[in-house]
Amino acid sequence: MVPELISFETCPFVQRSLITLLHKNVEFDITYIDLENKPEWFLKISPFGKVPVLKVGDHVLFESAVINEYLDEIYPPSIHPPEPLEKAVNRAWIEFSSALNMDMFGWAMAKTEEDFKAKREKMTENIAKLEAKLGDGPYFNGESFALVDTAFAPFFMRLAILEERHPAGILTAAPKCRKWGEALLSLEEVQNSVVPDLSEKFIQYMVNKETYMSSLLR
Ligand SMILES: N[C@@H](CCC(=O)N[C@@H](CS)C(=O)NCC(=O)O)C(=O)O
Repeated sequence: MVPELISFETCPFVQRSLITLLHKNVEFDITYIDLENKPEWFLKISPFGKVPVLKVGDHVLFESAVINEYLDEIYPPSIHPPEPLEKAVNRAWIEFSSALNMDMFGWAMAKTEEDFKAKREKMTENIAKLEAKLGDGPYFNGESFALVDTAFAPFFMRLAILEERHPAGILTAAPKCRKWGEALLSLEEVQNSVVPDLSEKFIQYMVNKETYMSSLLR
């Protein structure tokens, strides 16, 4: 059965599932919706009204971490640690990656200089926690690319887009994160997991919302 991924073009959570699907070379369909104008059929099937949603026959899966574990189980070989404790640690950091995504979104969307600085501070503190957890790489668990890497790649991609237009040196004090991010962004499955004009769309979204950062872009 070919799974169908319901997506929004710039969503970092959908991107996690796309990376997993591409990494595993899975055949899938993709349907894009406009989140500012959610179709009725989508609201009927998506309990939180959020993407990603994965349709598998008559079943509807939601929450990117759950979708990714399902994909990992049915399309071997697994890229999640088999050992329960290591797996639990990976799940915990996948949850952390969601918080980091929201920190970055909050920073990019802040309307005032004060809020912008506060959000940047919070994100930097969380990056320092991640830095303290990382080993020698190149990936989160070491040599092997894992689901936890798919969860963080969208964060590093959007941070790179922002840094290009507003060099803030966010990863200057986090060299392990910087190296890890570079390793992730060099992967084909990561590069192919987004629309080609993600950068323009992401920046345009900030400009349209008249965020503080959009006034700083070069
Ligand atoms: N915890 C969810 C978060 C998904 C999420 O926040 N998706 C956003 C788009 S990036 C969404 O659908 N937002 C629509 C809304 O909140 O109305 C997951 O990991 O799947």
